[in-house]
Amino acid sequence: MSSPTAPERTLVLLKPDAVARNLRGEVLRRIEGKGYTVVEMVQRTATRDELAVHYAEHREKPFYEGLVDFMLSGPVVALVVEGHQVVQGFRSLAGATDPTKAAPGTIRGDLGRDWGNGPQENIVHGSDSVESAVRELEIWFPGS
Ligand code: D4T
Repeated sequence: MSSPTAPERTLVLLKPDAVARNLRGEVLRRIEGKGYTVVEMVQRTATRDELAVHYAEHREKPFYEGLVDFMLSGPVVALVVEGHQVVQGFRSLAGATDPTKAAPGTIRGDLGRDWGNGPQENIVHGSDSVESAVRELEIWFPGS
């Protein structure tokens, strides 16, 4: 018999494309419909400094500058989402990074597409591990 696990928290960002296209409600519906709990939510425009920390692993990648400019192009909605195995579970809900290739039924597969700028406009971000979630939640919700 498996032992009980503690609930996790993950960072979800509704990226500027999701906000501009009025998809907040649709994405929230999928998160809440899955059974996860939104425990914090704020809409604001990111700063270049916090994106540099958030995307530190990508700083040397060719898509980095375009990604940061896109993330600064309008407000994002930052969410703290809670539930058992929510880090992995939200990644499944979100689907593959490239919305062209993301499976139908996923957030990116159903709501995203290529608008001529590659995969950056992919609706949502979700932390990719429990360790990343702790690090990213401190950037977006310091001290929470
Ligand atoms: P995020 O971090 O936004 O949840 O996306 P993923 O975890 O699915 O993907 P990632 O870290 O590899 O990429 C971060 C971010 O960069 C954009 N991107 C990615 C891009 O514009 N061009 C690329 O070639 C790649 C790989 C999309 C998501």
